[in-house]
Amino acid sequence: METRITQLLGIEHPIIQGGMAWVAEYHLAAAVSNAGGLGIIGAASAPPQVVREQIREAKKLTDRPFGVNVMLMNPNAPEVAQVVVEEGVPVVTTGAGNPGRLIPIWKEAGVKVIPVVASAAMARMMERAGADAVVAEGNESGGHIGELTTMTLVPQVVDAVHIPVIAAGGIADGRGFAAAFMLGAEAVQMGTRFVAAVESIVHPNYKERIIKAKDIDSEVTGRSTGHPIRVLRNQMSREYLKMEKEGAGLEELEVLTLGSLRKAVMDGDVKGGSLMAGQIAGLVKQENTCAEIIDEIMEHAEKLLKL
Ligand code: TUI
Repeated sequence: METRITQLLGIEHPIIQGGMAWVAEYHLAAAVSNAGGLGIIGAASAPPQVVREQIREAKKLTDRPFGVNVMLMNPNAPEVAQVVVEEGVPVVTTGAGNPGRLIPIWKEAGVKVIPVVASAAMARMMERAGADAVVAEGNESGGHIGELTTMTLVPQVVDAVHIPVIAAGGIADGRGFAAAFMLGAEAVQMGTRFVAAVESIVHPNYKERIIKAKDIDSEVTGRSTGHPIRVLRNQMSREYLKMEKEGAGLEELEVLTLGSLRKAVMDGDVKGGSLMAGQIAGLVKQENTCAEIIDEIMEHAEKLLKL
């Protein structure tokens, strides 16, 4: 299937893997790119040198294009932005903030820039700043989220900008893909489905929680702090929400969340860890390879869209 996104990125299928902190390392990114999508290395809070190593390892595993996600809450973001340029990475996505000051550096180096946005206003601002496309991410997503749902956000962003729009949040199969295209998207970005991929290095306990999750098993922590994060309900999220209700401050709450994503991903701590996942986790029933995931989605979506 060809869209402005497959043409822009030189990829076979309009499926992008989310740049998830800790999860989106080079094995996963290379597997998604080798399967014809766009794999993404999530720089998250990693030091610039670690991001450089991740990029070099991914290059050993794939000849196809892959990207890096720059998380803008990371104080090192400008240095990571420079590493992306030096390593010749063809595309960046950004999250959790406004990448405005970094866009000129990337554009000058010929890097394609795809900010993640949670509103039409932000999408318009990014288009004016020179973005090549945007990811419109609804609050069904896991991790750091905005206010609007995918169903409402995507068509409003599509109408607000001329650049192509990638839909994210709540998409994990061919139906979600086709629905996103009906809303005007020209690609989808998926996170949760790829967390449970065979090539994902996430601890088996975390994958099992996703595979066993029901529709209503996620909740949002941090609404009171201005950093809403969607996770699968567990001891950590229950304690966090209880403390939030009791009016706890950011410092007290941070004790619970510091290092908690790492605990979930690396140690498999499904009680005290932060099990970031989207509302669509209930639809993810088994571990599949990235190629199986992408082929299944494309086959079903093409039927639904009668291509
Ligand atoms: O960035 C994400 N999702 C994330 S980042 C992340 S790392 C983290 N870990 C622990 C605590 C906090 C963060 C986990 N999940 N998604 C992309 C995204 N960006 N969603 C929403 C936004 C967004 C929000 C506001 C983008 C721009 C924006 O603009 C505000 C501004 O600065 O104008």
